[in-house]
Order: sequence, then C-alpha cells, then structure tokens
Amino acid sequence: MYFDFVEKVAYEGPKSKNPLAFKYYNADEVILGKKMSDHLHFAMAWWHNLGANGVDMFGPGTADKTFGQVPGTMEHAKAKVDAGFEFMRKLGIKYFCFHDVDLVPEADDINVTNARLDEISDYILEKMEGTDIKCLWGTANMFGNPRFMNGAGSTNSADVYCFAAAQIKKALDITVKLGGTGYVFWGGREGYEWLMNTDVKFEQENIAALMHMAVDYGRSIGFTGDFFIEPKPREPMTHQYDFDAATAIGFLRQYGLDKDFKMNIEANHATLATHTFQHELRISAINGMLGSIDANQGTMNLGWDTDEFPWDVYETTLAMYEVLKAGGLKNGGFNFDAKNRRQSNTKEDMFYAFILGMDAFALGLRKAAALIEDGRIDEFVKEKYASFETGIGAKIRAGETTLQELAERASELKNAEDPGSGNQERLRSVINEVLFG
Ligand code: XLS
Ligand code: CA
Ligand code: CA
Repeated sequence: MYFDFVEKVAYEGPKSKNPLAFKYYNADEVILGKKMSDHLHFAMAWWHNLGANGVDMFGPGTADKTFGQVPGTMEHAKAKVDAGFEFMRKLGIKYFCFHDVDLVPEADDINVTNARLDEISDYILEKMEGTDIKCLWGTANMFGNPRFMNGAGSTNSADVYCFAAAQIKKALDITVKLGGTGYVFWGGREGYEWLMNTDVKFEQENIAALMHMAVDYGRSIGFTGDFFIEPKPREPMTHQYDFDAATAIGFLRQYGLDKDFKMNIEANHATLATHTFQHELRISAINGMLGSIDANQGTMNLGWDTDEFPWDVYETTLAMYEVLKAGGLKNGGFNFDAKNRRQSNTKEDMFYAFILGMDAFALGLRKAAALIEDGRIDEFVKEKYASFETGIGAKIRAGETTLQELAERASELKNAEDPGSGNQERLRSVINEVLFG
C-alpha cells in the first residue's frame, strides 16, 4: 500500500471540510438522465501522476515517485502499476492514459523495450482483472528520444520514420490489449523552427502516410475506437502543424483521414493557440470531431503549457456545456493531463489535485446542466437567428435563392433594420445567476 492515509475518497457534499472527500462529484447521482460517472469518464495520465516529480529547468524533482524501487528498472515499472491501481481505485477513476515509455524504461534496443512492454502489459492486465479499470487511450512518445529531434512522421530520416512506425505499432498493440478506445497522436516535434530549411509539404504528406498506416494496422488488429489528433500550436517546436482544431481538421480532410480521426482537445493547448477551451470544443463538435478531452488549465498571463489541475469553474462549466450539447464523449473521456505544482510534493497532494479536478468538472457539469434547464441562453440564440426561419431567410437556408434575388430584395428594402442586440452583458448575468444564485 502506497497511500495508507486514505481508504476511499467518498462524496460528502459541498458542506464537507474533509480534504479527502468529494464535494461535487457524486458518481451515481443522475444529471440530465445519466449518472455523473457516465458523463465524466475521468482518466489518470500515467506520465504526470506516476512519473512527474517536479523536475524543471532550474532544479531537480521535489516529489518522491520511486514507490520504493530504483527508477529505470522493471521493479520500478511494476511498483508504478501497483501505485497507479491503488490510486485509481481509491478515487473511483476507471481509466488511464499512457505513452509507451511511461510504462517501462526505454532500452537501447527497441526489441528489448518491446519485450518489456509485453511484460508490463501482462502485469497491468492481471491488475485490471476483477476491477472496472481500463485504458482510455494509448500513445507513443515520439518526441523525447533524441532520434526524433527533426520530427517523427515529419523527420528527414527514413530510418527514424521506421522507428516512429514501430513505436506506433507496439503502442497500438498494447492499447488494444488493455481495452483502450482511443489512440492519440500529439505531434510535439511535428513542426518546424525555420521554414528555409524545411519542406513543409513533404513533411505533412509523410505524417499523413504514417497515420494511414496506423489506421490500417489498428483496424487489422481489431481496434474499433477512435484515433485522435491533439492540437497544440507550439512548445516544444516554434510552430507545430496541428496548430488548433480547425487546422487539424483541415489536415485530416485533405489527406482522407477524417473518418477515423477525431480531436483530443487540451484546455492549456487551446489557450496557447489564443483560443478558449470552449472555442476548441465547439469547433470540434460542429465538425463531428469532438473525441476526447485533456482536462487541465494554464496560467493565462504566462503563455506556457503549465498543465495545472483544472479549478476554474467558469471554464469547466462552459466546457461541459459544449460536451452536453454535443451529446457527450463517445470513445473519449476527461484525462487529467495535469501535474501537481513543484511545491505540492506530498502523496496527499496527488489526491488533493485529483479531487480538485474531478470536483471542478463535476460542478461544471451540474452548472452546465442547470444552464440548459434554465433555457434562457438557448432561447436567446434561437431568437437571434429567427429571421432565417421564414420568408427570404428560410429560402436562403434551403439553398433556394440566388444572388440576384437577394440583391433585388435589398433594393426594395433600401436599408436593413438593426439586426438586434447581442445582449452579452445580460447573458453573462444569467450565467452568474445560474452559477451563484
Ligand atoms: C504535451 C501533450 C502530451 C500529449 C500526449 O503537451 O499534452 O502530453 O497529451 O503525448
Ligand atoms: Ca495532452
Ligand atoms: Ca499540455
């Protein structure tokens, strides 16, 4: 046992002062016809929760993630599995997400790494037995190893490209073996520093070809879930190809990948792209591409990817509003791609962080449902576009008119009437009334 200070984090309600209890997340409570636990498929990110120890550019780690073993060994890899399953069980989390190299230490020889992955995934499978915990999505880390310095799918080296392919193949094998319903491509090194030494078209074609091969292989081994692109505009590269959802969706359509792929939207990446989290969710949803969510937040005046645990309830409310309107996440969930602050370095802090994040999304779900039930926002939006329901507006919507006819109508009208107020301040008051009333 690694976390002997708690047996089970239970729901105690908003009045509770117990730091190891949920105040808003009540798994079995039904909201809009569905249990909270079905709305919110929370996932643990293997890399942050079991790996990140607070190391940064200016100093070493402050948190002990050795779990009693020597890092870099298979004993340590197994201790992480034990700790992770204890952690998920105690919090009632049913999913985890992983990169290949989060699970085992990478060897110099890929055959050795793959044998280690077989061994650890057998061990994870054993741990899964008798629980309802499984993989949400897997991915291959194609940005850490120095061989990927010029990219993975976008590399200039055909041999490095083969290593990217090999890692994807193995990560897909493990994802399927562990019951995963998603497979993520985050292109950390797929981009450029300088255009003058980069063939962008060549690189994008190669990335698309790799994704096609991944889809073909995945489907051939029985993967029926979704492939996801996780957009991020920069960091580590100066410019990353999957800048934001709109860009990534355009890329998928250009290369005929749009039937197999959806978006994995990370809140902190949305804000790095100078959008809001809600914007990225909306753009994905209206294109039928809202797949999964990396639940975190950044510090807005900083401009880095700080991967903080989400706590801004306005943000979680607006995010859950989008998710509810889109009919939920099918093969995706809410992966806490978030890490404790370097100065929050105790084992208890790991629990406080997840309780904060889960409660913030649970409260967001409650408030988003209340906004929908309140109806004033929906009513406003419907009314705003009402001129397209009848007359010339209805003809425009039905595609039954011409530029000539519209110009004639304008000529008859001589001038158009005021299109009506956007009422932004009034509607923001409505949101505050629903949140705090
Ligand atoms: C990094 C990304 C990464 C992906 C998975 O910024 O968030 O962690 O989620 O490779
Ligand atoms: Ca992420
Ligand atoms: Ca991030």
